[in-house]
Parts: sequence; structure tokens; C-alpha cells
Amino acid sequence: MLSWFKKKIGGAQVLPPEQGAGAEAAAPAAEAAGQQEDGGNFFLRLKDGLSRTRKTFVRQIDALFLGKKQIDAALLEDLEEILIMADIGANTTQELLDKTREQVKRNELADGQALKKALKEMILGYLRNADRPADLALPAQGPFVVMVLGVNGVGKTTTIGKLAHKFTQAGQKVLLVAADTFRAAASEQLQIWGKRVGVEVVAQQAGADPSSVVFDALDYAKPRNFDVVLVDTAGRLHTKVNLMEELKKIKRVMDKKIPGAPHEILLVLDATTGQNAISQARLFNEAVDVTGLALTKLDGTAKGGIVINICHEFNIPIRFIGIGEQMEDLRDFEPGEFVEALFAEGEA
Ligand SMILES: Nc1nc2c(ncn2[C@@H]2O[C@H](COP(=O)(O)OP(=O)(O)OP(=O)(O)O)[C@@H](O)[C@H]2O)c(=O)[nH]1
Ligand SMILES: [Mg+2]
Repeated sequence: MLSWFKKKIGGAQVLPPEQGAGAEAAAPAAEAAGQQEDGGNFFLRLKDGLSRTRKTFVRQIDALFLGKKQIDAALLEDLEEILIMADIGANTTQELLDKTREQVKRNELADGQALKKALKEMILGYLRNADRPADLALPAQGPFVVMVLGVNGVGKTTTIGKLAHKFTQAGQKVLLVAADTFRAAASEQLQIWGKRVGVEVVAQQAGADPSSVVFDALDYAKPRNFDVVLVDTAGRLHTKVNLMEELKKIKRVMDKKIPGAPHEILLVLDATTGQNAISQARLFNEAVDVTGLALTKLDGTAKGGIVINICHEFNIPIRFIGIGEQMEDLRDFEPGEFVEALFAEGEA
């Protein structure tokens, strides 16, 4: 039974069964002790991970005001360029500029600090809009099945490994499924993660039909009380079969085996690809109705503004962000702390 499995997968809040009916009341305290258990340390890591984006975005905005007192048309043009360069996207940039212009007209923005504060608030608004708990999708019973998708190399397998760690830490019994049968190395990579985290992995030989791997894996999972099943899929196929058709088929098979599954369709996007991530999100969402996003490699890019762009363009919540290659480097996406880390004062 998963009735106690009260969590937002993006918030990674899992309460022990004995808390039962009191779980709701206990949530805030547990939340404070959950992701924030490493306290300021985590915030520093996030801040560190966003340093490249901060340099090309926030620090550039600071530079706009050096020696300038007024917010005029020329300054707003420079601001536009900064927003575009940070991959915030054309639509989002226009909207931010329009709102800023209105505020300037109403004399609400006296100086650079006020403008920065206003931008920060608008950005937080976009991120909050796209932040939704996932606990509604939790099954009344049986495993919580997560299907992980994304194009080649975005970080699907790594994200699954990190997620397995997260769930295991929260006391969940996790099964990994290697439905990326495109190449032998894919299933080996997943098995390495399985060993590292200490969870079972279901795999078949390379070239097997991914749907049949999933079919067998769910058969295996059902009687064994797994709480969470994480399914790795291929980013491309060696056959002529359309990737999206293949994913639809896997989805159908899951639903047939466990009605309602997959409970989460998690699309992994690589933040370093900037605008490409937007078109990938659109394509996958059209094909399989994505329910959550994981944005990886934020540590390796100055294009972290893509987070804002995604929240503005899609009604799909960002559940996780990847800020490194290690097991602990997958963090729940929390709009408030993300914006604070992005706009952090200081040298970097
Ligand atoms: N810096 C950094 N690297 C990451 C992150 N997430 C994944 N990676 C790296 O990205 C590379 C590709 O990751 P994989 O997990 O193999 O990607 P995949 O989507 O499974 O790739 P395919 O199975 O080939 O489609 C690996 O070297 C990972 O270590 C992240 O958040 N930050
Ligand atoms: Mg992979």
C-alpha cells in the first residue's frame, strides 16, 4: 500500500508509514529537514552550479547600471540583449520588457536595484506558475511507475540513477528497468547505477523489444512490493521505427499491466542545448503527454535562463534539476531558492 506515500516527487517528501493520518501536519517540519538537510551547503552548491548563468545574466544586468542613473530606451535595449543571451526566449523576453516598460512609465522603477528586484519577482512568478505537486498522480496501490524519456545524451540514465538514490534514501524499494535496448552499453550503464545505489535492475539483451522488457519488468515488480519503478528508454532507435511510436507503445503496455501507469512521464532536457530543449519538450509532449521535466547539466551552462523559458512556454512542472554528475547532484526544483541562487549577490 502506498497510502502513506505522501510526497510530491518534485519535493521528494516521503513520510514514514507510522505517521499515518498526522502526516499532513508533520509535512512542513519534514520538508525543512528534507532537501535542506545539508542546509546552507546545498544552497552554496546550487549557487555554484548557476554561477555561469549568473555571470552572463545577473552580473550583466548589474553592469547595465554602472554610471547610469536612468532607465531609458537604450538601457532597455541592452537588457533585451542580455535576456535573449541567457536563453530566456523571445516571447518571455518581450513579456518581461513590456512589463518593465509599463513600470518605468508609472515611475515605479527608480533605479537599477528596483529593476532587478522587479525582474526577479516576475521570473519567480513564471517559475511558481509551473510548479505543481505530483502526489495526485500517485497510485492507490502498486508501484509508482516513472517512464523517463529524452533525446540521446541528455542525461536520462544518470538522472534515473540519481533518482533511485533519492527514493532509496527516502526508504522506498526501487526497481530500475533497462528499456533502452538500443545498445548494450545502455543497460550496462544502468546496472552500474543499480549497484552503486543498491537496487535491482531488470534488463534483457541488446536489441530486445523495449515494450517486452517493460512488460516482463512490471510482471516482476508487481508481486514483489516495489514502491517505485524507474524505466530508462532509448534516445534514438536503430530500426526505422519512429521513436515516438515506440514510446507510445511502451506507455500502452504499462497501462495494460498496471492500469494508470506510467504515473509520471518524466522528460529529461539538457540545459546546455538552450532553445533546442524547447522544441524537444514540444515534440515529446505532443506524442506522450509529458507530466514532469528534469533539466540536467545546469552546472555546465550559461544558458540557465532556459528554466524560465520552459516555465513560461509550457504548463509542465520542472521536478528536478541536475547540477553535476554525482549521485547527490539531482535536486528538487524549488522556484524560490532557484531564483535566490540565480540572483545571489557576491563575486561569482
Ligand atoms: N555536468 C553534468 N553532467 C551531467 C548531468 N546529468 C548527466 N550528465 C552527464 O551527461 C552524460 C550523458 O548522460 P547519460 O545519462 O548517459 O545520458 P542518456 O540520456 O542516458 O544518454 P543515451 O542513453 O545515450 O541517450 C554523462 O556523462 C553524464 O555524467 C548534470 O546534471 N550535470
Ligand atoms: Mg542512457
